[in-house]
Amino acid sequence: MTISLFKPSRGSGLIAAPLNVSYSPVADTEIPVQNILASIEYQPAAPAAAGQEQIDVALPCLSAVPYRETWSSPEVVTAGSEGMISYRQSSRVIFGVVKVRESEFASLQDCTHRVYTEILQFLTRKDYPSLLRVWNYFSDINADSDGVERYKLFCVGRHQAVSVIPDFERYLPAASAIGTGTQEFFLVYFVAARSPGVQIENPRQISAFHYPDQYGPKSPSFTRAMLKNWEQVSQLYISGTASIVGHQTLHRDKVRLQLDETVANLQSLIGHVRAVHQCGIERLDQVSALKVYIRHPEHYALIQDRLEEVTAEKVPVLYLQGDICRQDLLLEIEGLVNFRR
Ligand code: 3EB
Repeated sequence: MTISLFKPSRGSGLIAAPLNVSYSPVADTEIPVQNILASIEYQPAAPAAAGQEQIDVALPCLSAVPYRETWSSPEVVTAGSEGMISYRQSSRVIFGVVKVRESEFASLQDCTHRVYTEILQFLTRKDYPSLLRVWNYFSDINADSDGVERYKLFCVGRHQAVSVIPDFERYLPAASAIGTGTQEFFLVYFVAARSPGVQIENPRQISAFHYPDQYGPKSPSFTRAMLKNWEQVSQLYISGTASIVGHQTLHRDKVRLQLDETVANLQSLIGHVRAVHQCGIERLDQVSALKVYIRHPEHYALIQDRLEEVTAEKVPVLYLQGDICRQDLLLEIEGLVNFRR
């Protein structure tokens, strides 16, 4: 069973977005290769199909059957690579991936700085200057390196790269940053467009780029969500969302309460989009896809049960085991919402 979202219109009344995601068991992929922007595998990963590059993310998939995440385009895509970056593009979007060995750089900070600088230059050169959504995966996110937590070093390197742009906070994309178990790789993948999306912040939360410095010398460079208005459809790319109100973590060591606070944050975000932009969805059962990162796999059943209630079992959800960037956070949820304009 492939859960396809927003199928191309063939008299069905549904309209295709320029890119869309689906989750399917690794055994079957029904999408023709010329329409695939990215094929993302979690552990245990199946080998890549012939002629198909895939992105392997070193996070265990918690469901009994592992799922693959496929980003596809209704248009035929072209593929290429430049420097560190491999990409696939259509006329409207580009999907890029960088996977480097951290050991080839002086530090995690240096690695992050160089990767982000290269991505920003690449997007300008390719004329897809508007970064919409970024995913960041690297090992030991909560471990210290020379007395500084690695997530904070990542934030410093990212800030160094993005802050060369005048007024850079206005261009920050939606993001997730998750710790993996593998020592080797620093992996970033991203979606960019020809023209900007609309940044969305969450009224329950201080903007991450304005966090006080107790969370690190440079604040995290991302926006809570990015709203992209395509011709006939819109998409809301929701960043990793956790049990943070204001700038503080709530409900330390209480997974059920962290989940409910996270759901309240997601609800607040979609409510805010409706109030300010007069568009979007009302309820979380109208979300198109969710991805949940869980620190301790023993929390999977509880989280899944509750989320099935919240989404009335109508939403495809991918559950992954990963480390959240604050040690006191037990889970994080990201999402995509498609809706008609
Ligand atoms: C937070 O709200 C939780 O550094 O790119 C979520 C999503 C989080 C993205 C990032 C961090 C990032 O601060 C952590």
